Amino acid sequence: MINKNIKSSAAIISATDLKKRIQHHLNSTLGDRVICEDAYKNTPQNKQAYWQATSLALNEIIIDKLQASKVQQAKSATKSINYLSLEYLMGRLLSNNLHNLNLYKSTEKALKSLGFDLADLCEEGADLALGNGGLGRLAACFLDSLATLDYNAMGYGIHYQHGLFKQSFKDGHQIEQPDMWREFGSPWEICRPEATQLIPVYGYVEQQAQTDGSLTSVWRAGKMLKGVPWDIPIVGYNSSTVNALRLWECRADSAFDWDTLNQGDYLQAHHDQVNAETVSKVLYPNDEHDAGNELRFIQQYFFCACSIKDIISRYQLQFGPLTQATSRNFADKVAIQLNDTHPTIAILELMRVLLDEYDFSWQNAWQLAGKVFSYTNHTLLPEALEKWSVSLFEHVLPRHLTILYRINEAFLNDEVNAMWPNNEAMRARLSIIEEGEQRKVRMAHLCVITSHKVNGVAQIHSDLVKKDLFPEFNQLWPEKLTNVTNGITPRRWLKSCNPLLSELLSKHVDDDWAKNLNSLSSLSPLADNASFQKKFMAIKHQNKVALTTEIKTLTGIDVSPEAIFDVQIKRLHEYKRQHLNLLHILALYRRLLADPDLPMQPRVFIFGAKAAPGYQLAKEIIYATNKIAEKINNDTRIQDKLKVVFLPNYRVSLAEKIIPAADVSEQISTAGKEASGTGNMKLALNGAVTIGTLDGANIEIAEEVGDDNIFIFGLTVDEVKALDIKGYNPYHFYETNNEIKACLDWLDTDYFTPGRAGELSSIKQSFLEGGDPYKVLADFESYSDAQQALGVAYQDKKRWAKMAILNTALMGKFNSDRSIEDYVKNIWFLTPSV
Ligand code: HBZ
Repeated sequence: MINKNIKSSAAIISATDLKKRIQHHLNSTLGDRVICEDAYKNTPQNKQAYWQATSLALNEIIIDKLQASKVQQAKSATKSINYLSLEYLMGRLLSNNLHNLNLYKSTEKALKSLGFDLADLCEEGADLALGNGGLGRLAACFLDSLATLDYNAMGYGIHYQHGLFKQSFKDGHQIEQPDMWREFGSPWEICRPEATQLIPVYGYVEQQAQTDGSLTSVWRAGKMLKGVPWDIPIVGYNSSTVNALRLWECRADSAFDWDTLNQGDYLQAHHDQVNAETVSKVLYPNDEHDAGNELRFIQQYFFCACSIKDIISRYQLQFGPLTQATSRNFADKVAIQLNDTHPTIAILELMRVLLDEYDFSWQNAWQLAGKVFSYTNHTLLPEALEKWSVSLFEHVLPRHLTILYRINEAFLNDEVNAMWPNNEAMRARLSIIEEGEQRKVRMAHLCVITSHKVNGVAQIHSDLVKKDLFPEFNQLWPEKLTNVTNGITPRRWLKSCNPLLSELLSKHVDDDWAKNLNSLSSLSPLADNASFQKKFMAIKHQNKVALTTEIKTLTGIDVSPEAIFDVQIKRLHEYKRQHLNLLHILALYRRLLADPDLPMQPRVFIFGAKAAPGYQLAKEIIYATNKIAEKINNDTRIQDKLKVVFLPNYRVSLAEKIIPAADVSEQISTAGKEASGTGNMKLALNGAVTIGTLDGANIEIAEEVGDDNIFIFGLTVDEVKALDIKGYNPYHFYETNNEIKACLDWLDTDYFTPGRAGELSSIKQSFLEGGDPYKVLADFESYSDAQQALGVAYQDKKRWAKMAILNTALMGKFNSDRSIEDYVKNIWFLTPSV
């Protein structure tokens, strides 16, 4: 019954053939780098070489498919979606590409005959960590789904030399080290020098008189940057499509260097090169926070400008010249999605190119922009909403600023004035420019005003975007604001990361569930079946054993797979409330110290999180967790009933090991703050039961699995709002709840940091003097009760197995293929090219 209709690459590529291809790369491409004597076979160098040769061999097959897809896409003349994102959190590619091509088994066989284990070799690959968190990983899942569904898609981004920093701990503190993902190159990339772009920056705008007496703006740029594209093929699952992720690397324009060279200033020419390279040097490590400096601004502009030029040249190559007369066709063939406001400058760049280089009238250019662009909002947090100073705009992109002013003027005078005549307050509120001591450009306003659709990423989030963030825009254009609930690719997040469970599911589901995830719902009747429960839970146990070994290797901590594995993995942020989890751990520890025989199922609390390097309190929460962990893990009085593990360097490849082993999924953000969450979907799909607030996609997960199979607690969005209106007083909880008081006071002592009292006090302060902005204390009791209920439920083995199975069975809605189909139907209007 397994995957009857796989469009098999394996049918044409045998293990023998693959072995030959791998050997070819070992001998030729890698220049005979391998030491053949058996004693040296498993050296790290050799394993790297075999991983590289396997990846190169596979990429050759993939590139053939990429070429064939291009031909097919040209032949079918389908509309393309161009996904603009400053971040792609791709993770490793080998295992996924093999699964998607149905070549995993034959490659496993080929490598076995060479004396290597494929799963082991997959560990050799570096993560492509070109993103911070959910937003970047969503982009990666969407690329997988677009290729799987045979849509003509191109992802555009930056070819960062260094992705997200590597995290380690030193005496419990987070240390950041540079990520060197391609120090010696990457086997997956193809450089495309023929598609290099030249990008002007800085300079000034000149008014030039035309023969008819009118004035035209001419931009005299001060500097040129060169964008060199690197393509990473994106392989669809069981489909014939391979698309590309095109990442731009920045270099200095050599034409400019010649001038300096001729003047004899050889060193200055090199200096320019180094300066230009800084543009694509490093990913900004801030999530949910606007970095707000010039280099980040130039990164955004650089990648938008390269991408817009590339989109136009690809269009022209296929459909002929872009002119006002053909502009309707352009809109029929090109859609551009803005992943948050980070690529907003693409709007201004398209306008500039159409006006200044393609002689479009204002009306035509504006209409076209409205048709092609749409924008996804990922956050309501005010500190994450991007605003760039007008003076920076003027300095770096003077021509774009004049265009922005004109868009704003037309919007305020026509649309705002028609709806709210002579209403100055409304003009000020909706203007793209925020007035004040320092005038600022509100990037989200430009996105909403231009785009034909704006979406939030889960139903509640989209409702709040309409109600709280952009109510006036929603009044102006009631059809514009919409929802597309996020999703995850079941290929990476089940098939590839959880092979044991995948095999069990394939035995019981009469469909290719990795494509049609809804088909897993046919497992629901088995949720009560004793023999299925046994098999399902045995796999969970095996995955826990594997994670136990990983934990030991990474941290030296011994944990038992019999304990509940309770997992919170996500970026560290106050609104995600890792410190609520920590406060509850302190409470449990206290209860156990008071009564060491307290009946409870042993628990291992597992954390994985990176803190933005400049986010002090987040780093202190990591430090506190590590210190508290140290104390608890070594306290023999509590008989191993409680363990706390903070795994270093949380990233996609580590998530792939944790998620299959999780029993409990912590999704405990303050209601209204987490736009969607996607880790919640991955964990539930792998049979973890959620403890969570009514926030983001948790609400939709609860709707799918039913109230009996999830532990919901805490304030709702409306209750949070009501509390804010009434006035929230965290001292009330401190003073009336003994447990809260004792745990917070504990943080002031040197119990967890011997001889250094006060080191953990900042967390207590954030709850009290700091006003507890994320209502941790208000939700504590309800959280603690839900945890208690969860512990009881776990001890009923049949009940827990049923819950776990139903979580896996009922996650069909959260397939990213469904999200993509929603975008296609309501926003992009694409047809498959096959
Ligand atoms: O996007 C996340 C949301 O917090 C999460 O709820 C949602 O599921 C996910 C996908 O829609 N947002 C981010 O991950 N945001 C960032 O990583 C970010 C990065 C750079 C910034 C701002 C935000 O400048």
